Order: sequence, then structure tokens, then C-alpha cells
Amino acid sequence: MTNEETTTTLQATSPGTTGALAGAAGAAVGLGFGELMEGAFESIPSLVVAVSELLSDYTPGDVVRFSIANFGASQKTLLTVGIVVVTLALGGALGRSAARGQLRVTLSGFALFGLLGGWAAARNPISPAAGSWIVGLAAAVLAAAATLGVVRLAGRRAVAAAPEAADRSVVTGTTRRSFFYAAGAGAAALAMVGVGRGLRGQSAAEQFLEANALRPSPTTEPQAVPASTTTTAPQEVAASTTTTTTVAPEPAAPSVQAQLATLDTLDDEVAGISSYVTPNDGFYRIDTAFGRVPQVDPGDWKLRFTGMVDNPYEITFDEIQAMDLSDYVITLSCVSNEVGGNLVGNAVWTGVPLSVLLDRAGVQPGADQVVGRSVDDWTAGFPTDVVYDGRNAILAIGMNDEFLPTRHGFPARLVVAGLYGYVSAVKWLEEINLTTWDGFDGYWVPRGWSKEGPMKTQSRIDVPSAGRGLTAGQTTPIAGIAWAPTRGIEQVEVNIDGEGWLPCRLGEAVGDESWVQWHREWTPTAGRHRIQVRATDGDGFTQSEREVPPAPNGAEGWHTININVDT
Ligand SMILES: Nc1nc2c(c(=O)[nH]1)N[C@H]1C(S)=C(S)[C@@H](COP(=O)(O)O)O[C@H]1N2
Ligand SMILES: [Mo]
Repeated sequence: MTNEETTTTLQATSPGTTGALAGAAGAAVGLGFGELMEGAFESIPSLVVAVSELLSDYTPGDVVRFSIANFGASQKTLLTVGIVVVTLALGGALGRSAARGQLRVTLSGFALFGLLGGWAAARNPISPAAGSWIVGLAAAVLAAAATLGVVRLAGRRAVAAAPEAADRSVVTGTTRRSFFYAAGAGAAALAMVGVGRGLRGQSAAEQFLEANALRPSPTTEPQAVPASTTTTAPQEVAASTTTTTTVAPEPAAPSVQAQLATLDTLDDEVAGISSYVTPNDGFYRIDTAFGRVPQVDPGDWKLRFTGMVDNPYEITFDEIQAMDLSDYVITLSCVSNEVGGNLVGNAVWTGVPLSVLLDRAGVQPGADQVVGRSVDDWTAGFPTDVVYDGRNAILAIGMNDEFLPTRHGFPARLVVAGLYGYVSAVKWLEEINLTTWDGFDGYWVPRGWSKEGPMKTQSRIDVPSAGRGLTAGQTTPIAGIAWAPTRGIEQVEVNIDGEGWLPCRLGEAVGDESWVQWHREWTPTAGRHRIQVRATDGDGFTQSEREVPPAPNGAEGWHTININVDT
């Protein structure tokens, strides 16, 4: 390369490239600062997370309903990546303005960013408002300073290298130099993210979980009878008899732990079937929390009973642990679970009946809705009747013999048998509010999902799974799960190639609020086969072929798989 060519290259560089690089790097510095602060202060949310929450809260119901229903993990990642990309792009545009000397545009742009970030962080129910605003605005100041810094440095070097090309009103820089400085700012941004992650450390919730184990549930005590039967029965007896007779104690049913110990499940028998109890780390997770799930310090936490009750009260985590805890096997499913989907799990929940807690509060007449509210201000409401109709509606602190994992609602959540999670299963619960049915709509209701969410009867084929090689003439299991809490599953049938419904063998289950495993052997011929499943619940209702999408109140239809069998 000759000297002359070098000069030409320098003169040809555009302020646009320099500015875009500088602005994107500046925006990265702002975002990185947010991550650093999130790591340094437990209550400050990441700016990216805060903006994700903001966007998801203000997304019109229809969009949420049809494209990002109930926020699974992949939609969240997409949104987060999208926010970072858009922020860098907008930063780039602001950087270009800076390089063209339109300082006012750049500064007001970053100021808007700061206001948006501060507002998004401050409106998060867990974060302190003042601290959030400071972080948002400081991030914007740093972003603007980094942008202008890179533009300056790159510009100055260009002027020094090619003085004859210098135009004071338009700062030019070489692509290489601006890239160098922008990369420096970008590295600083990444370093802040790294340090932030390093600082994050263990939350009080995680420390508690590491140091404490849920006390083992008794294997000999009778299974808890829903409180409605124990509290209302004596009154009925007193009203109908004149002599004072004591109610005979119920025959001691074996505890859930004892039942589980001898339960004849299909776990060991059928390879590939969903285990009867879903392990905690394999249990689906659905919630609106972005980034780290809420970390609740059990030492500070209280659950409040409010609204239309005679005695509003609060209860601590220690007090709940000291109560009469029982185990309940309850299947939980998400309303957005597609036919054949995996947003469903079966767990042994440890807790106390909600009726016991509500009776202590004294539910007032007309309070026909129970609304649970989480520390992150998510809400779900269900009819007060379901607490007293004999099903298990519980405040849970344990899941499969452990305290609730943070992902699943530590320190306490609701689990109501027979209701989809979106109308009942509040995680990180902090308030139970009694109100009227019309007095409040839970989080997903104004977003287009039904106000009532009774769980539908559903079944799923686990094996054979598409893509796994089967050989003609070799017997193989067809197996899966079926659920209809609180009705229970009466029968499961499969239909192979439309040749008629064949009954399946059911595994044992604890009660009617749990899913059942089902199984049938099959010796296929070579070629393509279609397998369908349908379940009949304890009410005698059989799943119909009609296909219904998840919105607005749960999917319907027969799970159908197509399988190729080799010769
Ligand atoms: N705080 C809070 N609780 C929540 C939600 C939420 O977004 N926030 N989502 C609900 C939904 S839609 C479902 S399906 C269940 C899922 O519970 P899991 O994540 O423990 O499986 O939690 C419910 N509880
Ligand atoms: Mo859900």
C-alpha cells in the first residue's frame, strides 16, 4: 500500500460507521452497567429484565394470547435478545447523530433511554423506586458519555492522521480506529456484566434452601381429610340429633407417603413413560418472571390475609412450618399446554388446607373470590367455593419432599386441584385477598383467558416417540399419562390406524387429583402407523376428537402420533 492510497482510505471513511459503532458500544455500556448494579444490589432488577417485564405487561392481550401465551422459556429468551439488539441498534442511531454533530439528538435520545429504564426498573414491585431511577439514569449518562467518548477519540485520531480531510463540523474517523475504541467500550460493558454475575452470589432464599431440609412427612398418620368435611360434619350432626353423640373418627387411611411407598406405578415397567411423580428439576415452569425468579427471604416474608374477612392476619414461614402439614398428590397443568404438550406435571405437595387458613380469617358472606397475589405482583383468582367443595386446595411449602425450589414459588404457593395454574397456582405468594367475583380479575383474564379455568380431561402418548426406530414384529410399549383432576381417570384407550379403540392398563395413582400412567403392548407391522389416545374421566366423560386450541380455556383433542416402523 502506498502513502497516497492510505490517505484516500482515511478520507473515504463515513461518520456514520464511526457513530453507529460508538453508539452501539455506548448502549452496551449502559446495559452492562445495569447488569453490574443488578449483581451488586439484590433488589435492583437488570434493566433488560425490567424492560422485558414492561413490554410483556403492556402487550395487548391478543398478541400475548396467540404468540407468547403464558411466557415459556423460549419466548422469554427471544424477547430478551430482541431488547438487547434493539437497544444496540437505537444506540447506533444516536451515535450517528453524535458523529454528525447533532449532539442534542444524541443526548435527548439517551435521556429517553434513561427514563424508560428507570421507569421500567422502578415499577418492578420488588425494587426500590429511587434506586431504580438512579440506576436507569446513571446507565443513560454512562451510555451517552461512552458514545461521545468513542466518537471524539476516533475523530481526533482521524484528524491527526489526515489533517487535510478534517472538517470541524463533521467529525470523521477511520473505521479501524472507531472499531478499536468501540471494542474497548464493548469490552468494558462485558466486564460489567461479568462482575455483576460474580457479585450476584447466593440469595437469602438459596442460602435457606441449602441449609434446611423439609421435615419428613409422617408415614403413619391418616391422610388429611379436606377441612370442609371435618368442620361442617359436626355442625350437621348437632343439628340433626338431639343427644350429644361424638362423631366416630374416620378410619385411619394410610398417609400419602405410605401409599406412595407401595404404589404400583409403571415407572420401572415401561421404558420412556413419564415417571409417576415428576422430579422437581424436570417439572415444567411457567411464569411472567424474567431473569432471575423472585428470591424471597423466608425470614422477612409474611403471608397476609386481607379483604372481606373478619380477622385480617399475617402468618410467617415458621408459623406455617409449625402447622399440621400433610402431603397431597396433585397434577398441575398450564392452560397453554397443547394437546400432547409437556406443560403438565405431577408432584407430592406438602402444605396445609387453604380452608384452615381462611377459617382463621373468617370469610365474610359475599366474598366469593379468593385472589392470590405474589411478591412480583402476579395474581390469580378462583371461586371461594372450590376451597370448601371437598377437593384439595392447599397452601404448599413443599414439593416432592423438599422445600419449594425458588423456580416453583419458594417460600409458599397455592395449589388447587382441578384448576389450571393461571387461575390458582400463585408462586411466591404474599397475599390472599377475599373479594367478590366481579371485584377483581387475575393477571391473565384481561389478556383474553377465561375467568374460570377448570382443568380439562387430557391424555398424552409418551412412547413410542416419533423418530425413535421401531422394528416390525418386535413388541413395543404404547404408553403415557392421562389426567382429569378432581374427577380421576376411569379408562384410557388407544386407536391404531383407526381400527378401533383398545383399552389400556392403568398404573395405580394416589387419589383422583393425580394423573395416571397407562400402557398397552403393540407388535407393529412395517410401514407408517397412526396412534391416537383418549381418556374417560370419573364422571364418564370421554375426550372428544374435536380440536380446540389452548386459548381461552384449555386445549382439547386426541393426541395423535405418526410412527414409521422399519422392516
Ligand atoms: N407469581 C406467579 N405465579 C404463577 C405464575 C406467574 O406468572 N407468576 N404463573 C402461573 C401459571 S400460568 C402456571 S401454569 C403455574 C406453573 O407453575 P410451575 O412453574 O411451578 O410449574 O404457576 C402459576 N403461578
Ligand atoms: Mo399456565
